Amino acid sequence: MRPLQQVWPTAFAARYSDKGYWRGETFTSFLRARVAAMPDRLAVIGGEQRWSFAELDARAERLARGLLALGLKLGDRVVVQLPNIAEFLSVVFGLFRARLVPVYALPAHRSVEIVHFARTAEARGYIIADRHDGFDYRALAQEVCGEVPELAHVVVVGEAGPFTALDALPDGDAAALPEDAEPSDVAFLQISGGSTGLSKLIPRTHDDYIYSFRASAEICRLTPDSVYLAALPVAHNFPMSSPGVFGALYAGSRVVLAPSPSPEAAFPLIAREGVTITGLVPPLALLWLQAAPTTPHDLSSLEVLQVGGAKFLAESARRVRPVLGCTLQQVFGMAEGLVNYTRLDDPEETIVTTQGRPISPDDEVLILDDEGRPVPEGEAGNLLTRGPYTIRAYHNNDGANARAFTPDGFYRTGDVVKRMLDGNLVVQGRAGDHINRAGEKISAEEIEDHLLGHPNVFDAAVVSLPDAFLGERSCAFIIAQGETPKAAALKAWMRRRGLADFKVPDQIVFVDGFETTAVGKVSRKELRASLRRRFLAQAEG
Ligand code: OOB
Repeated sequence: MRPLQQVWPTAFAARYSDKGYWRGETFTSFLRARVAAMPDRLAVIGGEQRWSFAELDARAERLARGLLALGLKLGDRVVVQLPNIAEFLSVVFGLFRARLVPVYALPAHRSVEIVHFARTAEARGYIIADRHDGFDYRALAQEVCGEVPELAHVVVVGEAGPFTALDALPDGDAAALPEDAEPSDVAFLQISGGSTGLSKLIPRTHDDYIYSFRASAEICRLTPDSVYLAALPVAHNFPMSSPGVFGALYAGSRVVLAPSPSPEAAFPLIAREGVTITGLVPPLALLWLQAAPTTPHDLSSLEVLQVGGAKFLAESARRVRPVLGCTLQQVFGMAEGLVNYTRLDDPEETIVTTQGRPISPDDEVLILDDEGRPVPEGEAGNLLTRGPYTIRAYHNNDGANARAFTPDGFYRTGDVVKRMLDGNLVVQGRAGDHINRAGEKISAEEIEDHLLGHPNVFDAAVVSLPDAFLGERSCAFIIAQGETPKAAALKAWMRRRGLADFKVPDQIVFVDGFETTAVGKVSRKELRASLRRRFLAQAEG
């Protein structure tokens, strides 16, 4: 098995510790500290479950023992694909306790993605819910296990079918539990937004990740009286750690898990549980703004609405305070590390028009032109970053590491930003070819590869088009061969291949050919850009 690591050069690591960013805590040690301080305080609410800190901890410990008794071994990686249910938290804290390593998958992922994560991480376990949102994850697990036989243990929250039920794990021995991890150990693998090709795996350490959510909780002023609603899928970095469920538990706040981020599901929870803060992607924020004026539910407990994952336009941002009566916080972050926030006491104009500034005084931010020179202050350029919670390498991917990191350890984010005089960043767009569909990142290349697998597709180019609701939608330009397939049939074929639904192109346009330049050759990047230009010009004309 490839070892898991995330290493900062010694001088950097020493500085991050000396400055008190890295404090030697682990997931297990911080949860134990909360249990010691406030055992009976309500910590997690999800569905019918209401757990105190002590109960969350007891459940985590029982799961840790059970998972080891099942046959998982220290250091094994376990793909976790759970919806927003209380068990998400008992499972991940249980994995940390057993020194097993979660690999976070989203509920929307299907066999193509899960097989890729399981193989790249060399996973031996897979934890799912029985069903969610009309989808049976046990059928998915059967398919995935057929392709990845190393995935020896499938554990199911609910009805297990042919697998092991979480509630029926063997009664393991407490003495079998290992010593706690080192704070510099990799705690889990997070999934990249995937700018080119398939998603990459992001190893995050206890030290670096805990710093990011502890500092985020401070920026968001969480206290034991705060109530955080996880509305977005909790395995995503934003609701997980910005400040997310972990930041909330760290601060002794209460976490409420919403089964869906829709106003219908979330508004009654806000009213019932007195939610004070939550985070959304822009299209959902628009839905909430639309639904709030006529809702019968009392939303007055909401103090902060965070919006991030994709650009929130100023005209929409401006409506948050008047309509919802709370403070907007823009969040511009990435699973690789760097997270920027507007601060709660920033002037309204800053909150509305910028995507905020970094968490840490030691987040180094460079804004460079395409030749790698710093752009003049206030002008747009490529964002590179390095800091106490930004990774230096992906797991098991030398090619991506060579492309994504500079020799001196800066991560090339692929985002084009400008920095205002007060230090706040404004996101202008992306340098790379990915589609940010309502916060879900789609690699054009990955989708083109799939399309080329269809017998009637000769060539394909996938681009983003502006979309009033999603921000961006995906459009595939296709040159057919033989019989031109129907767009709907092609989409159904992609779903059957086991691709997450959000990756299936929103629009398919058949074309006779792709233009080539005088040299006869055109880069994929230029091709996508010219197809997008021509299409938009036609649509306007
Ligand atoms: C978050 O993380 P990822 O890894 O799914 O995606 C990161 C990318 C960024 O590089 C940027 O292109 C885009 O998503 N993005 C934004 C944005 N927030 C993220 N683009 C414009 N405006 C924003 N506010 O999406 C993520 C991770 C932690 C916290 C928040 C978001």
